[in-house]
Amino acid sequence: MSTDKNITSVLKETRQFPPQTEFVAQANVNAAERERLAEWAKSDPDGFWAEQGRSLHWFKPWDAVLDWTNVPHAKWFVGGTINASFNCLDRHLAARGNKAAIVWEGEPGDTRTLTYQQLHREVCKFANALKGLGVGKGDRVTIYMPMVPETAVAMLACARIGAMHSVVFGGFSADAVADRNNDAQSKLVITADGGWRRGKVVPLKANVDAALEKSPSVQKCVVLNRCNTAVEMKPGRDVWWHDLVADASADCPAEELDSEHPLFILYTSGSTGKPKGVLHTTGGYLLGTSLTHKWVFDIKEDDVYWCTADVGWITGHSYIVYGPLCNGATVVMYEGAPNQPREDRFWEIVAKYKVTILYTAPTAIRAFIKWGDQHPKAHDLSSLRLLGSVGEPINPEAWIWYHNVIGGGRCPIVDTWWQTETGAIMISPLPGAVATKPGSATKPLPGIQAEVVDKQGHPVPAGSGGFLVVKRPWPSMMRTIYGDDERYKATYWSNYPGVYFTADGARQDEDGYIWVMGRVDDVLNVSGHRLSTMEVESALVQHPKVAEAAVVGRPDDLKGEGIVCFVTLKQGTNPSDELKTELKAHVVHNIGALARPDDVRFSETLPKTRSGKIMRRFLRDIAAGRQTTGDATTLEDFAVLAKLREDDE
Ligand code: 6R9
Repeated sequence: MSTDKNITSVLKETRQFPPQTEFVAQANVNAAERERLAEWAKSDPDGFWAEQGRSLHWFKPWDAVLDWTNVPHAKWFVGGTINASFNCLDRHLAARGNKAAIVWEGEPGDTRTLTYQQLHREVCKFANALKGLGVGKGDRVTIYMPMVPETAVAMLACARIGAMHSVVFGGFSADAVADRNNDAQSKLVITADGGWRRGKVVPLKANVDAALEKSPSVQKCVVLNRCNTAVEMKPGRDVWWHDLVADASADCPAEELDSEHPLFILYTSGSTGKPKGVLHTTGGYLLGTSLTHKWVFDIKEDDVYWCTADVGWITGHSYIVYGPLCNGATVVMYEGAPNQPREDRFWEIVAKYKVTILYTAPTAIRAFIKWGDQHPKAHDLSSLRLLGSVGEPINPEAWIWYHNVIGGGRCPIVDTWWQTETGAIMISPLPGAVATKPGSATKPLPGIQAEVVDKQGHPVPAGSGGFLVVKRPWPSMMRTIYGDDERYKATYWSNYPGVYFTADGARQDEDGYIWVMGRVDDVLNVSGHRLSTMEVESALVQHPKVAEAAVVGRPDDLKGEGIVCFVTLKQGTNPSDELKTELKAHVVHNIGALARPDDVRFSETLPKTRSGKIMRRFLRDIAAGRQTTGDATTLEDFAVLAKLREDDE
């Protein structure tokens, strides 16, 4: 891509794509309605959110919409009782019982469809099975699964009985699973023998076995037979999913839970080596995800909606499971890799199921560009009517390709900015209301007070770089870091009192459009996956030959950011290519394949300030080889980010 003569820098990007007339005519929200919602949310936020909240099913209505007296601990829909599983299932049975809820395709090509009726039945049975294993309200359950319908079943079953799930992405290592089990004090792990990825079986159960050696809180392990591979079943601890549900009753009324009852924990990377257990609660999260799903994806009764994320990330939680199912949508779910068996797998799926809405990540789009237009062009993509992007800034070149080659020039693109912590989309065009500019997530959604400010919290002039903050609480915001409320306050609420700090750098243009550039903390975004430099550093220094390590990101045309490790070795150790390979494997073993370093560089010393802090900016410059002809947009953004980070070093 970087050799493309048409490269246009984000900074110079001026193209605008107003919503097309036909789309506007049928849109859930048009420009006038968006304006009305935004004004209403500004003038009467409680009234606005109350009205939105009524779209959910409540067992008992709330007494107050928002309690923000104990800053930064918001309570939403105070006193109301609700159940997420009920809202995603039971509520639809009368009108949508026979509608497809999940249309699933396994990597080897096997398929399954679960109607709302069938999904409800599976969830009820599994919820009863969980109860039988001693899991109850407030207990933590780790879910380490491939992308199969049972993963959604497990999540909704936890939600049904008020247990908190902690889904761990299947690409994480055994050590990572153990860390998360211990932090959450999980009672139960749900896994599968394996899952398919690029024609191979990922040995999930074997990883769990290793993790459980170091996870004393875990008493039981449920194993789904997905791949028919041989696994060890530890008597008294491990049980097969199919045995459990065989005799389970399909009658399991949903628990009436407090609106603020914890729904799940999801671990994500922060500035330190220890991942943060982001805690979301029930009422507000469900409202945030379902409302944004309706607005941003313009969801209609007959849409076939496909979000390609893994359920192990927040995008999968909010936009495969909770948001779409709460809206009674038909969700496509695909287990495997986009290039298995060939590079046209996604387009084959779009054509086969007549997908109307596709939500994917820039890193995937850049891979599709590299693989060539012949793959999408070989399939009928005319069912598509709306495209989405999430996970990292989308470079204008990728945006234009997505628009033309996948969207046939007719589909609006919603570039959605949000975070694990925000629970739901915060900044995004509404496709029937806002003109898009390639590379910009455009404007905050109605009710979301996101702004770009300087160090003192003052709005920055149009065009200058600043920090992205959110000035008012919103329903789907995280409530705390599980087990570490002090870290919650320090990380998100100490830079600007009473204001949520996103740790993203951004700028706002003269039209008020927000251009998010990337993280200003030590968090990397590798192929849309969040990873802290400290996590990789602490994995490296655990290796017996490593004395010290500094890890930085560098712009990468495909992955967004690549991982570069500067390593000093212990006395008497000789640097070698073999050692580089060994260290890369060591990081993969410790964290997972998503953390594999792109480059390991040995160095006699690391550059430090007089106070002994590693000068990361300097290392970032070296790692990026500033003079190279990488993707121009990313390099410019890196330069702005470097400036924003400067004061910290
Ligand atoms: C949903 C998700 C959050 C970080 C966030 C930002 C980056 C996500 C983006 C984007 C620019 C977008 N990010 N979407 N940057 N434009 N549309 O990805 O959550 O994994 O927690 O990552 O991802 O840097 O702070 P999460």
